[in-house]
Amino acid sequence: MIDPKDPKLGDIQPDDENASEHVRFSRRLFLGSGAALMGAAGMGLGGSLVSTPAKAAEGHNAVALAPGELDEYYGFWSGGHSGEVRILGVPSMRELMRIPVFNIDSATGWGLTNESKEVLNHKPWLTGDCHHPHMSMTDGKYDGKYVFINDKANSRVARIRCDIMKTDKITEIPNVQAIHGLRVQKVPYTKYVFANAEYRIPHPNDGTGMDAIDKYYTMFSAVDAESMKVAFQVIVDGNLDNTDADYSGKYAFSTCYNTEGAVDLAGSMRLERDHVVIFNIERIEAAIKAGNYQTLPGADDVPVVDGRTGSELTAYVPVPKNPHGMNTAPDGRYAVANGKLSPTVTVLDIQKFDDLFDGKLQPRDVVAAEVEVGLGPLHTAFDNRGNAYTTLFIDSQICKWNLENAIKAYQGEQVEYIVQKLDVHYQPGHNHTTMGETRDADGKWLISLCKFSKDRFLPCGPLHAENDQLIDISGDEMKLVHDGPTYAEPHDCMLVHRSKVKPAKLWTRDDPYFAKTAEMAKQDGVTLEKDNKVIRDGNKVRVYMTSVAPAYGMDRFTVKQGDEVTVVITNLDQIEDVTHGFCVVNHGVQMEIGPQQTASITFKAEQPGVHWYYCNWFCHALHMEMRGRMIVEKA
Ligand code: RUQ
Ligand code: CUA
Ligand code: CA
Repeated sequence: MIDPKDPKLGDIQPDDENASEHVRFSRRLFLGSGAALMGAAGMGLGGSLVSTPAKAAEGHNAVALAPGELDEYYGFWSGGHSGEVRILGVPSMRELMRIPVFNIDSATGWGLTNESKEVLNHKPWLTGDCHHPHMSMTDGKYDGKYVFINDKANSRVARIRCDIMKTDKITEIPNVQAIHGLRVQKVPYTKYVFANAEYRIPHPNDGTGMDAIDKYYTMFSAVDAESMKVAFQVIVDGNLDNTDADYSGKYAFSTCYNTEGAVDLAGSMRLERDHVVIFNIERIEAAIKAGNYQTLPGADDVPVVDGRTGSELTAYVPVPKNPHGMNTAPDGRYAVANGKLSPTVTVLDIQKFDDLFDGKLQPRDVVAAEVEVGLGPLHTAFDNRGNAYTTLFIDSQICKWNLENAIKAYQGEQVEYIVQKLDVHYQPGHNHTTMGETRDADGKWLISLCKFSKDRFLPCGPLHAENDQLIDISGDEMKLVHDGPTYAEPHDCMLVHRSKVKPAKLWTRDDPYFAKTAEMAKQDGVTLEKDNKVIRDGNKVRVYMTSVAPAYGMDRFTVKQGDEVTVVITNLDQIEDVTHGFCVVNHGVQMEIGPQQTASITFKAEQPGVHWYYCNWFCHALHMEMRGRMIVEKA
């Protein structure tokens, strides 16, 4: 990173004639000659001409939360390569919960229990890379049912049930590599989860055709939100980066940074314009219904349609340059593609998409505005007052700009569309406003997810936390109010009013999450809610136990050396917050059993002798005493 006091910083190349005043100013401040994309850290330097240090404007939000007070918003954060999703309270920024998804978690036994392994398709060892958490919607509003999350590392999409806040389905997306952008259909309800695959690959990818780079392709996938099956895939030109959907239910659209179809860095920066590809959902559904699709080897239940240039199922709108974020405004009319290598955002007029698909308009006719906001625009969020907030990665700023004024300025009117620029620390990627990706956008808070924290926290070695900054946007000026360290690059978050989420206090005994285990008990003639029994089935042993604080239903059980042991525990406590655990010492066995939950775990008893098991969640004054002996007899 560069030092702002570095004298070389004054050595700036002549500015682009067409750059607006604030953009030129930003460049002078922040770009050293030859500064690379990653090079120019804001470092809290000045800001831009339009940025004045925010003094608390009238009508700003209260920031501090007294002990015992609850947050107004749930924030769902992706956990990057940690593979998990986290829940933060906003505005306190307190971490409230971690939801393991694509990772192994020893606290809850995720990836260890039989129930979680089932969700993980019995591949708990796979890594994960979560970027984009998005909640299901009905009529363009959060419905509190599910949160969906992508896994770029292993091309998967997962679903979290928002009643129990556990992952309940993971779908491996066939035929593609690296699921990145993910959004939900907003209207009439989330029937589909849209998932972009980023990388172009040969088809079939079987060791043939690897040099025919121009024949590589990637696909856009729609996953059925209820069944979590892939409903269809669409072959596209270029690759796919981020995606969003409209408020009519008809369209989804994705940015592409590699119209060039290159496999190297220089190649993917060659063109001045890449594109946004618009998917006509109605037409795609009709094509599949009419049987106009193919299937690819290895996934013969997934209809694949060809949406490459010339297809009537898609439209390609050229936009500058290596665009990244794709964000629909809550007014439902506009969507913004963020220019990344161009200092511009491109505003698309969704109302013109019908005419574009009917051949009455040319692709660039749907561009309502293309205006400069600053260097390295990556993502845009919205308030409920017609303003957009774009992260400027290179400038290390948030640019607040007015959508209507940007359109007027693009049409040649002399209006200032930039409202304010605020320094953030440092290099923001995503940002997100409270309720901003729904019709309920409320314009209260903005989170800037900064990729670098540099000097903002106590140093903890070479690896730094990222910095998720809380910004009050309720007044006329943005006001930075909190620095929040986060781990392993969260990428993105989503802010949901607490009235939309209704988490369960206890499990219910008929929860499908452990239905398979309940079925096994039934086969064994065991009543989970009362029996404490050991069932032997060859060298397989099933140990059924209850738990009520501070004791298990059995303080010992006996198996033989070499047995495969499955311990099934049903937590009979009916008191909120009384979770038990089960850990067998020296066996890599531990799990969570919430109140009224059944959980199970399977392992081999290889060492004869006495092996203690104990509860791993503090549940009672006698929690230490909640323990027992597994007695393993010599074979
Ligand atoms: S991306 S920094 Cu993975 Cu959402 Cu934009
Ligand atoms: Cu049960 Cu601690
Ligand atoms: Ca490009």
